[in-house]
Amino acid sequence: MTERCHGDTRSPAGPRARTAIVLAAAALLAATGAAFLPSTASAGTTLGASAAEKGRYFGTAVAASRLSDNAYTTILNREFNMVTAENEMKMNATEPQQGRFSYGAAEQIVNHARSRGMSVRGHTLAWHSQQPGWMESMSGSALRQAMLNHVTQVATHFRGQVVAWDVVNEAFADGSSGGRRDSNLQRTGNDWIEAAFRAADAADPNAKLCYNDYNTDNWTHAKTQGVYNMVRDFKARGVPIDCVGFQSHFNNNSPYVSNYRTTLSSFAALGVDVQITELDIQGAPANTYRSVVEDCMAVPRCNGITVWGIRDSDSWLASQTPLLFNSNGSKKPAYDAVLAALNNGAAVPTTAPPTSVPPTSVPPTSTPPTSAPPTTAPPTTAPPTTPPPGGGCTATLQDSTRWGDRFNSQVTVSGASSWSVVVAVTPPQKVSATWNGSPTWDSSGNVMTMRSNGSGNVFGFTTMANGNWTRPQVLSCTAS
Ligand code: G2I
Repeated sequence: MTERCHGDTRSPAGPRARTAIVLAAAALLAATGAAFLPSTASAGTTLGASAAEKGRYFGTAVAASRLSDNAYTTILNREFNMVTAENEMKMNATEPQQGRFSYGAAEQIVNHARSRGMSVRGHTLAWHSQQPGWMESMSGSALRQAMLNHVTQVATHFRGQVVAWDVVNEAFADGSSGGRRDSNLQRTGNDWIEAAFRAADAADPNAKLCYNDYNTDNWTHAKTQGVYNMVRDFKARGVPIDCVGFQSHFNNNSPYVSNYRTTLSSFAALGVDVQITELDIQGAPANTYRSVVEDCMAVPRCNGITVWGIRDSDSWLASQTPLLFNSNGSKKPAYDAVLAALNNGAAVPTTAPPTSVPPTSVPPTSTPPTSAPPTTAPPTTAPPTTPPPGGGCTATLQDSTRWGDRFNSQVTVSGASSWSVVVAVTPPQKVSATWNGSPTWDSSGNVMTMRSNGSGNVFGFTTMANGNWTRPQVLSCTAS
Protein backbone atom coordinates (compact mmCIF):
# COMPACT_ATOMS: atom_id res chain seq x y z
CA MET A 1 0.00 0.00 0.00
CA THR A 2 2.75 2.43 0.93
CA GLU A 3 4.51 1.51 -2.29
CA ARG A 4 1.32 2.30 -4.20
CA CYS A 5 1.27 5.73 -2.56
CA HIS A 6 4.90 6.11 -3.52
CA GLY A 7 3.93 5.13 -7.02
CA ASP A 8 1.27 7.81 -7.07
CA THR A 9 3.93 10.48 -6.79
CA ARG A 10 5.72 9.25 -9.89
CA SER A 11 5.34 10.01 -13.56
CA PRO A 12 5.56 12.51 -14.94
CA ALA A 13 6.66 14.46 -11.84
CA GLY A 14 7.77 11.45 -9.76
CA PRO A 15 11.15 9.75 -9.38
CA ARG A 16 11.46 8.89 -13.07
CA ALA A 17 11.08 12.60 -13.92
CA ARG A 18 13.45 13.62 -11.15
CA THR A 19 15.94 11.12 -12.47
CA ALA A 20 15.71 12.85 -15.82
CA ILE A 21 16.71 16.13 -14.22
CA VAL A 22 19.71 14.54 -12.51
CA LEU A 23 20.55 12.88 -15.80
CA ALA A 24 20.48 16.19 -17.59
CA ALA A 25 22.89 17.59 -15.03
CA ALA A 26 25.12 14.55 -15.41
CA ALA A 27 25.04 14.90 -19.18
CA LEU A 28 26.03 18.54 -18.87
CA LEU A 29 28.95 17.69 -16.63
CA ALA A 30 29.90 14.87 -18.96
CA ALA A 31 29.81 17.25 -21.89
CA THR A 32 32.27 19.52 -20.14
CA GLY A 33 34.47 16.54 -19.39
CA ALA A 34 34.38 17.38 -15.71
CA ALA A 35 32.55 14.33 -14.46
CA PHE A 36 34.58 11.49 -15.87
CA LEU A 37 36.91 9.38 -13.86
CA PRO A 38 40.30 8.99 -15.43
CA SER A 39 40.64 5.73 -17.28
CA THR A 40 42.81 3.90 -14.80
CA ALA A 41 44.64 0.66 -15.27
CA SER A 42 42.56 -2.03 -13.66
CA ALA A 43 43.22 -5.51 -12.39
CA GLY A 44 39.78 -7.01 -13.01
CA THR A 45 40.11 -10.70 -13.72
CA THR A 46 36.51 -11.64 -14.51
CA LEU A 47 33.94 -10.04 -16.80
CA GLY A 48 31.61 -9.01 -13.97
CA ALA A 49 34.41 -7.68 -11.78
CA SER A 50 35.95 -5.65 -14.56
CA ALA A 51 32.59 -4.21 -15.59
CA ALA A 52 31.65 -3.41 -11.98
CA GLU A 53 34.91 -1.55 -11.46
CA LYS A 54 33.75 0.72 -14.27
CA GLY A 55 30.24 1.14 -12.84
CA ARG A 56 28.66 -1.26 -15.34
CA TYR A 57 27.54 -4.87 -15.42
CA PHE A 58 28.35 -7.91 -17.53
CA GLY A 59 25.56 -10.44 -17.81
CA THR A 60 24.45 -13.60 -19.54
CA ALA A 61 21.25 -15.38 -20.50
CA VAL A 62 20.59 -18.33 -18.22
CA ALA A 63 18.42 -21.39 -18.76
CA ALA A 64 16.92 -22.89 -15.59
CA SER A 65 17.44 -26.39 -16.97
CA ARG A 66 21.21 -25.85 -16.99
CA LEU A 67 21.54 -24.77 -13.35
CA SER A 68 22.19 -28.39 -12.37
CA ASP A 69 25.25 -28.47 -14.67
CA ASN A 70 28.28 -27.79 -12.48
CA ALA A 71 30.57 -26.68 -15.27
CA TYR A 72 27.89 -24.17 -16.35
CA THR A 73 27.24 -22.71 -12.90
CA THR A 74 30.96 -22.52 -12.14
CA ILE A 75 31.44 -20.13 -15.06
CA LEU A 76 28.17 -18.31 -14.37
CA ASN A 77 29.02 -17.67 -10.71
CA ARG A 78 32.59 -16.67 -11.44
CA GLU A 79 32.16 -14.38 -14.44
CA PHE A 80 28.80 -12.62 -14.45
CA ASN A 81 26.97 -10.10 -12.26
CA MET A 82 23.73 -9.83 -14.23
CA VAL A 83 21.38 -12.56 -15.40
CA THR A 84 18.55 -12.67 -17.95
CA ALA A 85 16.20 -15.65 -18.04
CA GLU A 86 16.55 -17.00 -21.57
CA ASN A 87 12.93 -18.22 -21.79
CA GLU A 88 11.50 -18.57 -18.28
CA MET A 89 9.96 -15.09 -17.89
CA LYS A 90 8.30 -14.99 -21.29
CA MET A 91 4.53 -14.77 -21.54
CA ASN A 92 4.03 -18.42 -22.40
CA ALA A 93 6.15 -19.49 -19.42
CA THR A 94 4.63 -17.19 -16.81
CA GLU A 95 0.93 -17.31 -17.79
CA PRO A 96 0.42 -20.66 -19.52
CA GLN A 97 -3.32 -20.50 -18.86
CA GLN A 98 -5.15 -17.22 -18.67
CA GLY A 99 -5.08 -15.88 -15.13
CA ARG A 100 -2.96 -18.80 -13.85
CA PHE A 101 0.59 -17.71 -13.33
CA SER A 102 3.57 -20.00 -13.13
CA TYR A 103 6.83 -18.65 -11.77
CA GLY A 104 8.79 -21.74 -10.69
CA ALA A 105 11.50 -21.80 -13.37
CA ALA A 106 11.85 -18.01 -13.37
CA GLU A 107 12.23 -17.98 -9.59
CA GLN A 108 14.91 -20.65 -9.79
CA ILE A 109 16.97 -18.27 -11.93
CA VAL A 110 16.16 -15.17 -9.88
CA ASN A 111 17.06 -16.91 -6.62
CA HIS A 112 20.26 -18.38 -8.03
CA ALA A 113 21.34 -14.93 -9.20
CA ARG A 114 20.30 -12.83 -6.22
CA SER A 115 21.68 -15.22 -3.63
CA ARG A 116 25.09 -14.75 -5.26
CA GLY A 117 25.00 -10.99 -5.58
CA MET A 118 24.02 -10.90 -9.25
CA SER A 119 21.27 -8.62 -10.57
CA VAL A 120 18.40 -9.74 -12.79
CA ARG A 121 17.05 -8.33 -16.02
CA GLY A 122 13.40 -9.28 -16.67
CA HIS A 123 12.76 -10.58 -20.18
CA THR A 124 10.07 -9.94 -21.36
CA LEU A 125 6.65 -8.61 -20.35
CA ALA A 126 5.00 -8.09 -23.76
CA TRP A 127 6.02 -9.62 -27.10
CA HIS A 128 4.26 -10.78 -30.26
CA SER A 129 6.16 -14.08 -30.04
CA GLN A 130 6.21 -16.82 -27.39
CA GLN A 131 2.66 -15.97 -26.37
CA PRO A 132 0.64 -18.69 -24.66
CA GLY A 133 -1.89 -20.33 -26.99
CA TRP A 134 -4.86 -18.64 -25.31
CA MET A 135 -3.39 -15.22 -25.99
CA GLU A 136 -2.41 -15.93 -29.60
CA SER A 137 -6.04 -16.41 -30.45
CA MET A 138 -7.24 -13.21 -28.77
CA SER A 139 -7.75 -9.78 -30.31
CA GLY A 140 -9.11 -6.29 -29.66
CA SER A 141 -9.87 -4.94 -26.22
CA ALA A 142 -9.92 -8.39 -24.63
CA LEU A 143 -6.32 -8.92 -25.78
CA ARG A 144 -5.31 -5.41 -24.69
CA GLN A 145 -6.73 -6.06 -21.21
CA ALA A 146 -5.11 -9.49 -21.02
CA MET A 147 -1.74 -8.05 -22.03
CA LEU A 148 -1.97 -5.24 -19.48
CA ASN A 149 -3.00 -7.68 -16.77
CA HIS A 150 -0.03 -9.87 -17.65
CA VAL A 151 2.38 -6.93 -17.43
CA THR A 152 0.89 -5.88 -14.09
CA GLN A 153 0.90 -9.34 -12.54
CA VAL A 154 4.40 -10.36 -13.57
CA ALA A 155 6.02 -7.01 -12.79
CA THR A 156 4.28 -6.98 -9.41
CA HIS A 157 5.35 -10.54 -8.62
CA PHE A 158 9.03 -9.74 -9.18
CA ARG A 159 8.89 -6.17 -7.88
CA GLY A 160 12.14 -5.23 -6.18
CA GLN A 161 13.95 -8.30 -7.52
CA VAL A 162 14.43 -7.21 -11.12
CA VAL A 163 16.57 -4.17 -11.89
CA ALA A 164 15.32 -3.66 -15.45
CA TRP A 165 12.41 -4.98 -17.47
CA ASP A 166 12.28 -5.52 -21.20
CA VAL A 167 8.73 -4.19 -21.09
CA VAL A 168 8.16 -4.59 -24.81
CA ASN A 169 10.26 -6.73 -27.13
CA GLU A 170 10.69 -6.57 -30.91
CA ALA A 171 7.71 -4.41 -31.85
CA PHE A 172 9.23 -2.88 -34.98
CA ALA A 173 9.23 -4.28 -38.51
CA ASP A 174 12.33 -5.37 -40.38
CA GLY A 175 13.01 -3.81 -43.76
CA SER A 176 12.69 -0.30 -45.04
CA SER A 177 9.37 0.82 -43.53
CA GLY A 178 10.67 1.97 -40.15
CA GLY A 179 7.21 1.23 -38.79
CA ARG A 180 5.64 -1.18 -36.37
CA ARG A 181 5.56 -4.91 -36.90
CA ASP A 182 2.10 -6.30 -37.58
CA SER A 183 0.93 -8.49 -34.69
CA ASN A 184 -2.14 -9.19 -32.65
CA LEU A 185 -0.85 -6.70 -30.06
CA GLN A 186 -0.22 -4.00 -32.67
CA ARG A 187 -3.74 -4.47 -33.98
CA THR A 188 -5.12 -3.51 -30.53
CA GLY A 189 -3.98 0.06 -31.30
CA ASN A 190 -0.72 1.92 -31.83
CA ASP A 191 -0.67 3.00 -28.18
CA TRP A 192 -0.21 -0.57 -26.93
CA ILE A 193 3.49 -0.02 -26.23
CA GLU A 194 3.04 3.06 -24.09
CA ALA A 195 0.13 1.38 -22.31
CA ALA A 196 2.44 -1.52 -21.44
CA PHE A 197 5.10 0.90 -20.12
CA ARG A 198 2.57 2.73 -17.96
CA ALA A 199 1.30 -0.57 -16.52
CA ALA A 200 4.87 -1.69 -15.75
CA ASP A 201 5.63 1.67 -14.17
CA ALA A 202 2.65 1.39 -11.87
CA ALA A 203 3.52 -2.19 -10.89
CA ASP A 204 7.29 -1.82 -10.36
CA PRO A 205 8.06 1.88 -9.92
CA ASN A 206 11.75 1.50 -9.11
CA ALA A 207 12.75 -0.85 -11.92
CA LYS A 208 14.24 0.51 -15.11
CA LEU A 209 11.80 0.10 -18.00
CA CYS A 210 13.33 -0.77 -21.37
CA TYR A 211 12.33 -1.24 -24.97
CA ASN A 212 14.34 -4.12 -26.52
CA ASP A 213 14.85 -5.07 -30.18
CA TYR A 214 17.17 -6.66 -32.75
CA ASN A 215 18.58 -5.25 -36.02
CA THR A 216 18.57 -1.82 -34.45
CA ASP A 217 22.37 -1.59 -34.33
CA ASN A 218 23.02 0.12 -37.67
CA TRP A 219 22.29 3.83 -37.31
CA THR A 220 21.34 4.15 -40.97
CA HIS A 221 18.66 1.45 -40.92
CA ALA A 222 15.01 2.43 -41.04
CA LYS A 223 14.20 0.13 -38.13
CA THR A 224 16.79 1.86 -35.92
CA GLN A 225 15.33 5.24 -36.84
CA GLY A 226 11.81 4.01 -36.20
CA VAL A 227 12.68 2.94 -32.65
CA TYR A 228 14.65 6.15 -32.11
CA ASN A 229 11.64 8.25 -33.09
CA MET A 230 9.38 6.31 -30.75
CA VAL A 231 11.77 6.80 -27.82
CA ARG A 232 12.11 10.50 -28.58
CA ASP A 233 8.33 10.79 -28.69
CA PHE A 234 7.96 8.86 -25.40
CA LYS A 235 10.47 11.12 -23.67
CA ALA A 236 8.73 14.22 -25.03
CA ARG A 237 5.32 13.06 -23.81
CA GLY A 238 6.43 11.68 -20.43
CA VAL A 239 5.84 8.02 -21.20
CA PRO A 240 7.91 6.24 -18.52
CA ILE A 241 10.79 4.73 -20.47
CA ASP A 242 14.29 4.52 -18.95
CA CYS A 243 16.36 2.42 -21.30
CA VAL A 244 16.74 0.82 -24.70
CA GLY A 245 18.16 -2.66 -25.18
CA PHE A 246 20.11 -3.54 -28.32
CA GLN A 247 20.01 -7.30 -28.74
CA SER A 248 23.03 -7.25 -31.05
CA HIS A 249 22.86 -10.71 -32.57
CA PHE A 250 25.60 -10.20 -35.15
CA ASN A 251 26.06 -12.58 -38.06
CA ASN A 252 26.91 -12.52 -41.74
CA ASN A 253 23.46 -11.22 -42.67
CA SER A 254 23.35 -8.66 -39.90
CA PRO A 255 26.98 -7.72 -39.27
CA TYR A 256 28.51 -5.39 -36.73
CA VAL A 257 29.00 -1.95 -38.27
CA SER A 258 31.26 0.84 -37.11
CA ASN A 259 28.35 3.27 -36.70
CA TYR A 260 27.14 1.13 -33.77
CA ARG A 261 28.74 3.60 -31.36
CA THR A 262 26.78 6.41 -33.02
CA THR A 263 23.61 4.41 -32.50
CA LEU A 264 24.31 3.87 -28.80
CA SER A 265 25.30 7.48 -28.16
CA SER A 266 22.39 8.90 -30.18
CA PHE A 267 19.84 6.97 -28.15
CA ALA A 268 21.63 7.88 -24.92
CA ALA A 269 21.38 11.53 -25.90
CA LEU A 270 17.59 11.17 -25.75
CA GLY A 271 17.93 10.69 -21.99
CA VAL A 272 17.76 6.90 -21.71
CA ASP A 273 20.30 4.33 -20.60
CA VAL A 274 21.37 1.92 -23.31
CA GLN A 275 22.33 -1.71 -22.84
CA ILE A 276 23.56 -4.49 -25.07
CA THR A 277 21.16 -7.23 -24.15
CA GLU A 278 21.66 -10.43 -26.18
CA LEU A 279 25.13 -10.22 -27.67
CA ASP A 280 26.43 -13.07 -29.80
CA ILE A 281 28.61 -12.88 -32.91
CA GLN A 282 28.87 -15.58 -35.54
CA GLY A 283 32.27 -17.23 -35.21
CA ALA A 284 33.08 -15.03 -32.18
CA PRO A 285 35.84 -12.98 -33.83
CA ALA A 286 37.89 -11.40 -31.03
CA ASN A 287 38.23 -8.09 -32.88
CA THR A 288 34.49 -7.68 -33.32
CA TYR A 289 33.78 -8.52 -29.69
CA ARG A 290 36.45 -5.98 -28.70
CA SER A 291 34.85 -3.30 -30.88
CA VAL A 292 31.41 -3.90 -29.42
CA VAL A 293 32.70 -3.59 -25.86
CA GLU A 294 34.79 -0.53 -26.71
CA ASP A 295 31.72 1.11 -28.23
CA CYS A 296 29.73 0.54 -25.07
CA MET A 297 32.56 1.77 -22.83
CA ALA A 298 32.79 4.93 -24.92
CA VAL A 299 29.18 5.82 -24.11
CA PRO A 300 28.70 6.83 -20.45
CA ARG A 301 25.06 5.72 -20.46
CA CYS A 302 25.86 2.28 -21.90
CA ASN A 303 25.74 0.67 -18.50
CA GLY A 304 25.77 -3.02 -19.25
CA ILE A 305 26.43 -5.83 -21.69
CA THR A 306 24.74 -9.24 -21.69
CA VAL A 307 25.85 -12.17 -23.85
CA TRP A 308 23.15 -14.59 -24.96
CA GLY A 309 24.49 -17.70 -23.25
CA ILE A 310 27.70 -18.93 -21.65
CA ARG A 311 29.27 -21.73 -23.74
CA ASP A 312 28.80 -22.25 -27.46
CA SER A 313 26.85 -25.38 -26.63
CA ASP A 314 24.37 -23.26 -24.62
CA SER A 315 23.63 -20.94 -27.54
CA TRP A 316 20.38 -20.86 -29.53
CA LEU A 317 22.80 -20.71 -32.49
CA ALA A 318 25.27 -23.35 -31.28
CA SER A 319 26.51 -24.17 -34.77
CA GLN A 320 27.67 -20.56 -35.19
CA THR A 321 29.92 -20.88 -32.10
CA PRO A 322 29.09 -17.24 -31.26
CA LEU A 323 29.92 -17.02 -27.53
CA LEU A 324 32.89 -16.36 -25.23
CA PHE A 325 33.42 -19.91 -23.92
CA ASN A 326 33.75 -23.00 -26.05
CA SER A 327 31.64 -26.06 -25.41
CA ASN A 328 34.08 -27.52 -22.88
CA GLY A 329 33.98 -24.28 -20.89
CA SER A 330 37.37 -22.83 -21.86
CA LYS A 331 37.80 -19.17 -22.58
CA LYS A 332 38.03 -18.28 -26.27
CA PRO A 333 40.18 -15.47 -27.71
CA ALA A 334 37.05 -13.32 -27.75
CA TYR A 335 36.88 -13.64 -23.96
CA ASP A 336 40.36 -12.15 -23.57
CA ALA A 337 39.48 -9.34 -25.97
CA VAL A 338 36.32 -8.51 -24.02
CA LEU A 339 38.08 -8.58 -20.66
CA ALA A 340 40.84 -6.30 -21.93
CA ALA A 341 38.33 -3.86 -23.41
CA LEU A 342 36.46 -3.73 -20.09
CA ASN A 343 39.68 -3.13 -18.17
CA ASN A 344 40.86 -0.46 -20.61
CA GLY A 345 37.51 1.31 -20.78
CA ALA A 346 36.36 4.46 -19.04
CA ALA A 347 34.32 4.36 -15.87
CA VAL A 348 30.85 5.86 -15.95
CA PRO A 349 30.72 9.41 -14.56
CA THR A 350 30.76 9.50 -10.77
CA THR A 351 27.86 11.93 -10.81
CA ALA A 352 25.70 9.49 -12.72
CA PRO A 353 22.25 8.80 -11.31
CA PRO A 354 21.08 5.26 -10.56
CA THR A 355 21.99 3.11 -13.52
CA SER A 356 21.74 -0.58 -12.96
CA VAL A 357 21.44 -1.98 -9.53
CA PRO A 358 18.79 -1.81 -6.88
CA PRO A 359 19.43 -4.29 -4.07
CA THR A 360 20.17 -7.87 -4.94
CA SER A 361 21.13 -9.37 -1.62
CA VAL A 362 19.09 -12.23 -0.23
CA PRO A 363 16.56 -12.68 1.09
CA PRO A 364 14.45 -10.51 -1.24
CA THR A 365 13.46 -7.33 0.50
CA SER A 366 10.94 -4.71 -0.26
CA THR A 367 11.98 -2.07 -2.76
CA PRO A 368 13.94 0.78 -1.16
CA PRO A 369 13.13 4.38 -1.89
CA THR A 370 14.84 5.82 -4.92
CA SER A 371 18.08 7.30 -3.67
CA ALA A 372 19.07 10.86 -4.38
CA PRO A 373 22.67 11.98 -4.55
CA PRO A 374 23.95 12.85 -1.06
CA THR A 375 23.85 16.45 -0.02
CA THR A 376 27.00 16.06 2.04
CA ALA A 377 29.83 14.08 0.56
CA PRO A 378 30.96 11.17 2.72
CA PRO A 379 34.66 10.82 3.42
CA THR A 380 36.34 9.12 0.51
CA THR A 381 39.93 9.44 1.59
CA ALA A 382 39.66 8.42 5.23
CA PRO A 383 42.15 5.85 6.44
CA PRO A 384 41.30 2.26 5.62
CA THR A 385 39.68 0.22 8.37
CA THR A 386 41.45 -2.82 9.67
CA PRO A 387 39.79 -5.51 11.76
CA PRO A 388 41.32 -6.78 14.98
CA PRO A 389 43.95 -9.41 14.30
CA GLY A 390 43.49 -12.97 15.50
CA GLY A 391 42.03 -14.95 12.64
CA GLY A 392 45.36 -15.63 10.98
CA CYS A 393 44.96 -12.89 8.38
CA THR A 394 44.31 -9.18 8.08
CA ALA A 395 41.73 -7.55 5.81
CA THR A 396 41.98 -3.87 4.97
CA LEU A 397 39.05 -2.02 3.41
CA GLN A 398 39.51 1.00 1.17
CA ASP A 399 37.02 3.30 -0.49
CA SER A 400 36.95 3.12 -4.25
CA THR A 401 34.73 4.66 -6.93
CA ARG A 402 31.58 6.46 -5.81
CA TRP A 403 28.46 7.29 -7.83
CA GLY A 404 25.37 9.29 -7.01
CA ASP A 405 23.61 6.26 -5.54
CA ARG A 406 26.32 3.69 -4.72
CA PHE A 407 29.98 3.12 -4.03
CA ASN A 408 32.64 0.49 -4.44
CA SER A 409 34.93 -0.83 -1.72
CA GLN A 410 38.08 -2.86 -2.10
CA VAL A 411 39.38 -5.28 0.53
CA THR A 412 42.98 -6.47 0.56
CA VAL A 413 43.77 -9.61 2.53
CA SER A 414 47.25 -10.33 3.83
CA GLY A 415 48.65 -13.24 5.81
CA ALA A 416 46.72 -16.04 4.10
CA SER A 417 46.06 -17.22 0.56
CA SER A 418 42.86 -18.97 1.50
CA TRP A 419 40.58 -16.90 3.70
CA SER A 420 37.12 -15.80 4.67
CA VAL A 421 36.36 -12.18 5.51
CA VAL A 422 33.18 -10.96 7.18
CA VAL A 423 31.96 -7.49 6.15
CA ALA A 424 28.90 -5.61 7.42
CA VAL A 425 26.99 -2.84 5.68
CA THR A 426 24.61 -0.48 7.47
CA PRO A 427 20.89 -0.81 6.64
CA PRO A 428 19.31 0.32 4.42
CA GLN A 429 22.53 -0.17 2.46
CA LYS A 430 22.60 -3.30 0.28
CA VAL A 431 25.48 -5.01 -1.46
CA SER A 432 24.53 -5.19 -5.13
CA ALA A 433 27.60 -6.70 -6.80
CA THR A 434 30.81 -8.42 -5.77
CA TRP A 435 33.99 -9.56 -7.50
CA ASN A 436 37.02 -11.74 -6.90
CA GLY A 437 35.42 -13.80 -4.12
CA SER A 438 32.49 -16.08 -3.30
CA PRO A 439 29.94 -14.29 -1.12
CA THR A 440 27.25 -15.59 1.20
CA TRP A 441 24.95 -13.49 3.38
CA ASP A 442 23.32 -13.83 6.76
CA SER A 443 19.54 -13.75 6.92
CA SER A 444 19.43 -9.96 7.37
CA GLY A 445 21.29 -9.48 4.09
CA ASN A 446 23.59 -6.98 5.85
CA VAL A 447 26.50 -9.23 6.76
CA MET A 448 28.49 -10.76 3.94
CA THR A 449 31.05 -13.51 4.31
CA MET A 450 33.42 -13.42 1.39
CA ARG A 451 35.58 -16.48 0.74
CA SER A 452 38.63 -16.62 -1.49
CA ASN A 453 37.92 -18.29 -4.80
CA GLY A 454 41.32 -18.38 -6.44
CA SER A 455 41.07 -14.82 -7.80
CA GLY A 456 43.84 -13.44 -5.60
CA ASN A 457 43.84 -11.52 -2.33
CA VAL A 458 41.90 -8.40 -3.31
CA PHE A 459 38.12 -8.54 -3.55
CA GLY A 460 35.58 -5.82 -4.12
CA PHE A 461 31.92 -5.05 -3.81
CA THR A 462 29.36 -2.40 -4.69
CA THR A 463 27.08 -1.04 -1.98
CA MET A 464 23.79 0.69 -2.79
CA ALA A 465 23.79 3.60 -0.34
CA ASN A 466 20.02 4.02 -0.12
CA GLY A 467 20.73 7.32 1.60
CA ASN A 468 23.36 6.01 4.02
CA TRP A 469 27.01 6.54 3.12
CA THR A 470 28.63 4.85 6.11
CA ARG A 471 31.71 2.89 5.15
CA PRO A 472 31.22 -0.90 5.40
CA GLN A 473 33.09 -2.53 8.26
CA VAL A 474 35.38 -5.52 8.20
CA LEU A 475 34.36 -7.65 11.19
CA SER A 476 36.86 -10.47 10.90
CA CYS A 477 39.41 -12.21 8.72
CA THR A 478 39.96 -15.94 9.13
CA ALA A 479 42.58 -18.04 7.39
CA SER A 480 41.15 -21.28 6.06
O1 G2I B 1 15.86 -15.86 -30.84
C1 G2I B 1 16.91 -15.34 -30.08
C2 G2I B 1 16.43 -14.29 -29.12
C3 G2I B 1 15.92 -13.09 -29.89
N1 G2I B 1 15.51 -12.04 -28.97
C4 G2I B 1 14.56 -12.41 -27.97
C5 G2I B 1 15.01 -13.65 -27.21
O2 G2I B 1 14.02 -14.04 -26.29
C6 G2I B 1 15.33 -14.77 -28.16
O3 G2I B 1 15.75 -15.90 -27.36
C7 G2I B 1 15.42 -17.15 -27.90
C8 G2I B 1 15.96 -18.22 -26.98
O4 G2I B 1 17.36 -18.14 -26.97
C9 G2I B 1 15.56 -19.60 -27.51
O5 G2I B 1 15.92 -20.59 -26.56
O6 G2I B 1 14.02 -17.25 -27.98
C10 G2I B 1 13.61 -18.45 -28.61
C11 G2I B 1 12.10 -18.43 -28.74
O7 G2I B 1 11.68 -17.34 -29.40
C12 G2I B 1 14.06 -19.64 -27.75
O8 G2I B 1 13.77 -20.83 -28.43
C13 G2I B 1 12.88 -21.68 -27.80
C14 G2I B 1 12.40 -22.69 -28.79
O9 G2I B 1 11.73 -21.99 -29.83
C15 G2I B 1 11.46 -23.63 -28.14
O10 G2I B 1 11.09 -24.63 -29.04
C16 G2I B 1 12.12 -24.24 -26.89
O11 G2I B 1 11.19 -25.02 -26.21
O12 G2I B 1 13.53 -22.32 -26.71
C17 G2I B 1 12.64 -23.13 -26.00
C18 G2I B 1 13.35 -23.67 -24.74
O13 G2I B 1 14.54 -24.33 -25.10
